[in-house]
Amino acid sequence: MRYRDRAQLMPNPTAKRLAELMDNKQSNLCVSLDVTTSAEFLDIAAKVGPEICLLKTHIDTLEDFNDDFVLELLRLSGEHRFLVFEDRKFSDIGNTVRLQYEKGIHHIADWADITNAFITPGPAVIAGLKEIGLPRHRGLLLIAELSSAGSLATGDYTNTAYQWGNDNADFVIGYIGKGNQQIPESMLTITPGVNLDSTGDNLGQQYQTPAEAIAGGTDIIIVGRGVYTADDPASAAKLYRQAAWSAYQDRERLN
Ligand code: S5P
Repeated sequence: MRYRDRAQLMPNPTAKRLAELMDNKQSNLCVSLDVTTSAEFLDIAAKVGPEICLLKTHIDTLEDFNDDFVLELLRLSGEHRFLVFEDRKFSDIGNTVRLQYEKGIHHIADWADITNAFITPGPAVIAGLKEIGLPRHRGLLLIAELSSAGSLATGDYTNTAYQWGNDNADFVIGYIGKGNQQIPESMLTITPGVNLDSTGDNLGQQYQTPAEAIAGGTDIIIVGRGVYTADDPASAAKLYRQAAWSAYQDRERLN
C-alpha cells in the first residue's frame, strides 16, 4: 500500500503526519546528523532539510547543546517540513526512562516527535515512555534489529519487539530494523546502515544500498555519513532521496 493510504490506518497522530508528509514531499529519506557542534548540525540541517522527511539526532553528542539549538531545529523543521527523531535508544526500567525522556538537560519529550527504545528491560520501558509521550502526541520506535555485526537483536528478541509494538499501537509507530512481512501496514519500518559507496566501517557497521533496503521491505532509510561527510551534503541528500523514492515507486508498481 502507498504511504498516503497507510496513513489512514495509523492510530498515532505523529505516524499519520509522517506518512502523509512522506507522500506529499515525495521523500522517504531520514538523515542522521551525528556531528558534535550546533553550528555544524544546523548548517547541514538547513542544506538537507528540503530533501528529507525525518531528521535524526543524537543530542548527547553535541558539545554545545542549549535551548537556542532546539528553537532553531524546530524552526528548520517547520520551514522545510520534516519531523525530528531523537535516536536515544532508551533501555532501562520504566521509571528511569520516564525521567530520561522528560527531564535532564535535553528535555527530549519537549521537542522530539519520535524517539526509540530497546525492549530488553521488559514492556515497562514502553509504559514508562508512553506516560510522558502519549499526552504530547509523540511516537516511539522499537529497535527490532540492528545493522551492526554480531547484534543480539535477533530471533525471539525481534519477534517480541513486533508483538509488544503491535500491542501498544497508540504510541509505538513502528520499528528500527530491516522489515518483515508480518509487520502491519499501520506500522513504519525504518532502516539504518545505508550507504552507496561503502559496505561497512571498521567498527561493525554493515551497509546496504537504498534500493536493497527498500526492496527488503523498509519504508524509510537512514543515512548518516553518506550525507554529512559528503563535500556537498545537499547534493548527497538529493541522490539518496531519489534512490530511495524510485525504489519505493518500483516496489509499489511490482505489487
Ligand atoms: O541498527 C542501527 C540502529 C541505528 S538507529 N544501526 C545504526 O547505524 N543506527 C544509527 O544510524 C547510528 O546510531 C547512526 O546514528 C546512524 C547510521 O550512521 P551511518 O553514518 O553509519 O550512516
